[in-house]
Amino acid sequence: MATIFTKIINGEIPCYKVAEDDNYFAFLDINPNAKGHTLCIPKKETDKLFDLDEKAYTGLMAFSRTVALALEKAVPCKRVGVAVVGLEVPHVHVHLIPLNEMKEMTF
Ligand code: DGP
Repeated sequence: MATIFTKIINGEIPCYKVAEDDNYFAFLDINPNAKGHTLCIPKKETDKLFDLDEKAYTGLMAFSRTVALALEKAVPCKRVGVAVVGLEVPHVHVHLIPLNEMKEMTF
C-alpha cells in the first residue's frame, strides 16, 4: 500500500509544495515545529534513510541542501536544523526546520 507521502507526490493528498525534481520532492510539514518546516523525500518509496542505495542517498542529501539554503534565505532563523526521524511515516524524509531556539526542535 502506498505511503501518505507517495499519495502527496501523486497529488492524491494536497500539500504545499516547496520544490521538486525528477527524483525528489519537498513540501511543508502538516504539523510544523517552526515556520517553514519542510520535508524532503525521495519519490521512490523507501522506508529508512540507510535503506537508500548510495546514489539515492547522496541525491537526497544534495536536494535537501539546496532546499535548506533556499529556506535560510526565505525564513528568518539562526539556522536550519536537520533531522531524520521516521517514527510516523515509513517513507524516508529529511526534516528541515528553520530554528531560533532549540526548544523548537521537538518530535
Ligand atoms: P516522523 O515520521 O516522526 O519523522 O514525522 C512525520 C512528519 O510528517 C510529521 O512531522 C508530520 C508530517 N506529516 C504526516 N502526515 C502528513 C501529511 O499528510 N501532510 C504533510 N504535509 N505532512 C505530514
